[in-house]
Amino acid sequence: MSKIVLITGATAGIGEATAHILAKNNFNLILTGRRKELLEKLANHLRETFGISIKTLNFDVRNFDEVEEAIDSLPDNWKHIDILINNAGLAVGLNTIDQGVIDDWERMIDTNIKGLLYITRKISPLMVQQGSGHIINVSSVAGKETYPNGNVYCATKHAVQSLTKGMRLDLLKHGIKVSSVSPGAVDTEFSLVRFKGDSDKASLVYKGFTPLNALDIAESILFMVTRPAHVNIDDILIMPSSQAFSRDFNRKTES
Ligand code: NDP
Ligand code: 8X3
Repeated sequence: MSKIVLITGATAGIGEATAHILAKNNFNLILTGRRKELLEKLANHLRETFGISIKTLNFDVRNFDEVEEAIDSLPDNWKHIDILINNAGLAVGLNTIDQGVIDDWERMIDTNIKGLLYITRKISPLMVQQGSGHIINVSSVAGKETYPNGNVYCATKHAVQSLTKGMRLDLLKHGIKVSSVSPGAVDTEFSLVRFKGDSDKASLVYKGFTPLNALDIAESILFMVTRPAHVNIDDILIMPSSQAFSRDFNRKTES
């Protein structure tokens, strides 16, 4: 029987590309996100193209009541979730700590840390009960190193790294795998969200070099979920060839 994968943040970027590649490889999917229309459009497209089964769940990961209601609403056969991809996340703002915007900080902490925890709290007991499962947390190079003005976003991704380790330790005895994937710059809606819709600022992030694309990360996730039962990929740090670390780029300037 095909495995069931739940992906948070499937309406765009890495989550959407992961949904696509997993559908192509015959996984059944539970796709989640806040933008209902995008979710339905993606689900219809993947059903028609690949003939797999898909459920959509429309909720905000920051709201535990919504998370609980959504997961509880799944029919019993869909509660056998084999793989959870904790992908929903965002950066908002790029200010020094003394100029930080409290609402930006709260959005990042509530989404990247608390949202990931809420989903995991609902789904990990199901995996414990079934005695198997695989959780993949989408972290970042920002979870390995802190860069100027990245303060709170980097802190949330450091928390994701720490939680990945904590989950691995706690779930080890239940036969549940836990991994993280940690990308450098990926050209998605990420920078548009970080700069609150300012597309000029967002495109400057990727100027003069070739960033990763969402499919690059989705392919790494496919690799992780298709390893044999005895193999756990703890972490994949994946960078554009032109990015050595969080702020070290080889950018070509236009002449
Ligand atoms: P996108 O902005 O393209 O996608 C983010 C996804 O997260 C969307 O589907 C969005 O869906 C969802 N999301 C955001 N907030 C919420 C929320 N409160 N509730 C539910 N879903 C939410 O960005 P990426 O694909 O780039 O980001 C995916 C992950 O990758 C994030 O965790 C990010 O931190 C990480 N990452 C990104 C990198 C990059 O350079 N792009 C590099 C390293 C890590 P919707 O708005 O419909 O709710
Ligand atoms: C996203 C990549 O370098 O903007 O996690 O933090 S970065």
